[in-house]
Amino acid sequence: MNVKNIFKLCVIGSLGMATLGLTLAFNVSTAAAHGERSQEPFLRMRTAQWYDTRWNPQKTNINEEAMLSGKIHISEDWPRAVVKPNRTFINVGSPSSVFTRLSSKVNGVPMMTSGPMEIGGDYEYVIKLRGRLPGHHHIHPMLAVNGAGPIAGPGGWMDITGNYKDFTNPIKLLVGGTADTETAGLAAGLFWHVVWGSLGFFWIGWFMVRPMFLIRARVLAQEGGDELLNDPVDRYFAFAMLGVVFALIAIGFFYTDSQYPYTIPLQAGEPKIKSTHLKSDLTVKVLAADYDVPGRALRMTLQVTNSGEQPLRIGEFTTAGIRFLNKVGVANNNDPSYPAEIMAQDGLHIEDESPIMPGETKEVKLDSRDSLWEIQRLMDLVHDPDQRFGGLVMSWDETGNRHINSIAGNIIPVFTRATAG
Ligand SMILES: [Cu+2]
Repeated sequence: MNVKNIFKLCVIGSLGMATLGLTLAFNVSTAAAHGERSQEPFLRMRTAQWYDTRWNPQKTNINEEAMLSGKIHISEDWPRAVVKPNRTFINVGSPSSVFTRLSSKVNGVPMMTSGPMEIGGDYEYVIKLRGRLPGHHHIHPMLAVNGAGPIAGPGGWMDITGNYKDFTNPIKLLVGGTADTETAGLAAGLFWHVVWGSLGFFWIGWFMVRPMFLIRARVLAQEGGDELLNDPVDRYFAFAMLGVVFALIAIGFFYTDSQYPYTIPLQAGEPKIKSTHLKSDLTVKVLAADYDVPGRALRMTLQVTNSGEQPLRIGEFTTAGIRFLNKVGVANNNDPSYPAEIMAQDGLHIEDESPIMPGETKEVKLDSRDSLWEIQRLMDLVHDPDQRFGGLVMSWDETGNRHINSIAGNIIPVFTRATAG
């Protein structure tokens, strides 16, 4: 390498360092999302349909408990491209382990292992958390589906205050006493890493000096090269190493066994959770739907039948954790703690606002119109090979009872503004 090349490399190197430095200096704001918007719309709209999500409380101290709860409806229109929810796990999507999970219950049943969920079923989950890492965190409920991956629910902000140094996570042991899972076994873990790491490096080091890899490879490439390298000392060394490794494993095993005579294996059973089903006096059929690209609106024509005894008014359309409400929805289902960035308070429009009378069947034109379609990248559904949408339609009767219908249907994109005609 000549001087000119070295100089060139130095220039490139310092430019790189400067860029990195500038990036670090000017780009210290933390990422505000987890890429939930980049999940395909069919995955967000037609798999787990999240509603009534609550982040409670929104401010927690280190070591204090918080709760993430809500409901999911497993869409009847589960997409063909997504593995069926035969093995699912309810989880929390967060930027690293900012909380520890104390328990999760689905329909009242502890769900510490994965289990099946029924298509068309409804589940209520309650996840108990304990504040661990201070900060302002975006927290999602998440349904992990074996073969399909995690399906993120709506994200809300939760703050954890205090100092990480004060964090403890004591658990009661079945043999009496407590252990702090934050530090339990840490020394043993580090010890074994050091032991096996050093043995590994020693093994590589031995062959590095007798002779070096490249020389070895060249000798081996020659005819009879392996005989040339066949040194009996290497063989003795290898057997000695094998003896040391087996001895270490045996000592480790018997020592640990004497220290902890009572252990139970990690549990791997399957919770059989009974689903509930959505209750509604309304039957809703999607007659037609289109997505108006310039107007950022999902326009649905629904055929609704009220089989109940009270007039019903539609007040909310929820999909992918994003809520579109009208006056009825705001009056009946306004949760002020729901993240404003995924709620369109005036995002739902009905052409004929009169209630659906008992026994009546009528056509309803429902528009959910808001820039959220674009911001949340749900309009990407016009590029899907499976152009269908899904969501929950909520309506209320006069006594304030909520009726929920899960709907799904084909959608036709409308790319240009309609001209008169
Ligand atoms: Cu997020």
